[in-house]
Amino acid sequence: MLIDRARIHVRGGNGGNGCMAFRREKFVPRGGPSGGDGGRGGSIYIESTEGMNTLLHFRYNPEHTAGRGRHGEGSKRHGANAEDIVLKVPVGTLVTDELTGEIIHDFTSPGERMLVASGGRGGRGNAQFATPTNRAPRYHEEGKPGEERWLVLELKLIADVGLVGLPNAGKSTLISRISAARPKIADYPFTTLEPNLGVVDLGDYKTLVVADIPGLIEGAHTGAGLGDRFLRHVERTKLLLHLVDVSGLSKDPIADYETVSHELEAYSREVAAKPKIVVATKLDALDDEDRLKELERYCRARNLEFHSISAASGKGLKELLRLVEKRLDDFKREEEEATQISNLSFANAE
Ligand SMILES: Nc1nc2c(ncn2[C@@H]2O[C@H](COP(=O)(O)OP(=O)(O)OP(=O)(O)O)[C@@H](O)[C@H]2O)c(=O)[nH]1
Ligand SMILES: [Mg+2]
Repeated sequence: MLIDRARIHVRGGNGGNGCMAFRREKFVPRGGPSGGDGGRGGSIYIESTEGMNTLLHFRYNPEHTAGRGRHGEGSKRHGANAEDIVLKVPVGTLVTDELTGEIIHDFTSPGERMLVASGGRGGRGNAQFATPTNRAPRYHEEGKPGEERWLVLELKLIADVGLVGLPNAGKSTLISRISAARPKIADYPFTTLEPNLGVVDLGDYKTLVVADIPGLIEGAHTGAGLGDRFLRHVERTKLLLHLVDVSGLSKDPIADYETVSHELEAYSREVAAKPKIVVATKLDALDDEDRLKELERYCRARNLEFHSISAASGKGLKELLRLVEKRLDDFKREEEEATQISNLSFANAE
């Protein structure tokens, strides 16, 4: 299983200094000490959220420092506290202190919040030190420094999208074009022997995780080829991309599609019934337009979503990602609506 890892530096803000001042007003001889306290430095918290699934954004942005508290002022004015910073991480993130190896927190559900670097306390102003025996203290405190440390964030990636298809369908080539994953690619079957996961950056802090698994051939469920055990890596995905080579290298794309479909069915009903997009590949090497048209017609007749790409030329890749993003958004919305409805019926039942 692939692990997404990020290293970040967090630093709480320093506290503001306490102030030393004395009240000076007309007609008030020897006004007392009036220096206010410094404000607290900002703290840094980590909070888990369901809205993301990778740590990619921390790689662009590893340094997090909260602001310092304002210094205290005369007339016993307290310096303003600095704002806290809340860093969001996906559910499933494990946070450890890099230096000590201590586990700070394992975020297992959304909305958990942990303090990871506290801001420094503000120093006390001289007004705080006045006592009956020392009514004009001439000292004040400095603000305390904020805590700082290096943290290691780790997340087991769970794929959102699985790539399935015959060997040589172009699965590894596709993942290498849309993510930083660099699996081996070759023109012989079973190039991929182990699943690869790739993180796709959709912009706007949105990411998706794609799993590229070894090709399936007829009889995979009885162990032919590399077998079908790799399908467990797509069991938890929300969407499958079923890649079908439509170039001259394949004799019959529809038969190819059906072969893999049967294997999915034989492996598990649930996997076979997952939402999917049929993706015709290697458009650049298409020598017979009809091959593509027939597959498209076949899909339309069965209400299967269809898209075509060339990983070699890049044609259709952006559109494919947009389509995938839209599907995943739809599923998420449906899920949210379903929980709202079940919450509602729960409320009615009470
Ligand atoms: N012309 C062309 N060739 C492609 C394209 N995509 C993949 N190929 C070629 O097809 C062959 C197989 O590609 P892979 O990405 O290794 O296929 P795979 O589905 O991962 O295959 P397995 O790992 O064996 O299951 C390689 O020679 C690729 O260069 C494409 O868009 N156009
Ligand atoms: Mg491959």
